[in-house]
Amino acid sequence: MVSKMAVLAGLTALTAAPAMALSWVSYTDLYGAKEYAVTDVGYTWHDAEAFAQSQGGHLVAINDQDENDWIVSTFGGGELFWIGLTDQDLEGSFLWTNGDPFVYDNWNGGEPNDVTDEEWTHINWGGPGGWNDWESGADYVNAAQGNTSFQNDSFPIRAIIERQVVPEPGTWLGAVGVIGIVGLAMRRRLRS
Ligand SMILES: [Ca+2]
Ligand SMILES: [Ca+2]
Ligand SMILES: [Ca+2]
Repeated sequence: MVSKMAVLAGLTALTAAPAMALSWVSYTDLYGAKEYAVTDVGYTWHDAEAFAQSQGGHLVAINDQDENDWIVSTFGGGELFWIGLTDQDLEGSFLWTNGDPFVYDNWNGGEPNDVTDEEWTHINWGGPGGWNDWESGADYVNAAQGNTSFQNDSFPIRAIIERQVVPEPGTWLGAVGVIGIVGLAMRRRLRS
């Protein structure tokens, strides 16, 4: 018979999160409890968003001045980071990749200027917390806006990821274990 410890060990192996290099920081934004991390390596904007989704989130959506200030104080104001804002589908119509409404902006002076078909946004341009629309990298051809080639060099920079807080796998595992122990105890009581 398979022991309960063996079953629990198997469950742990199945549900344990993969080793993660990112360190997540908690913050409650306009829409609830979130956690944030900065990538450890640079990406083009699309690769950064794909990586963010692989971590259960999206590139950060900055919803008010408090969140913008918190990001600068937490991750620093001297390095350019991708954020999840783009007008790649319709020039001048900016959308967050996570679907949040676009109700706040902190463009640096003169931005967004779309100077070289810029459709992707980073923070800390021209000073801590300022936003700029920028190129994403040579791996992307924006057919939605009629481009047939991308004329700019690649600019891989680090990115900030935001995701909903979800229960740790260990919490669920603990709950499964408690239910199992309670079930065993009840069966013993019924037998006695
Ligand atoms: Ca947010
Ligand atoms: Ca643009
Ligand atoms: Ca710009």
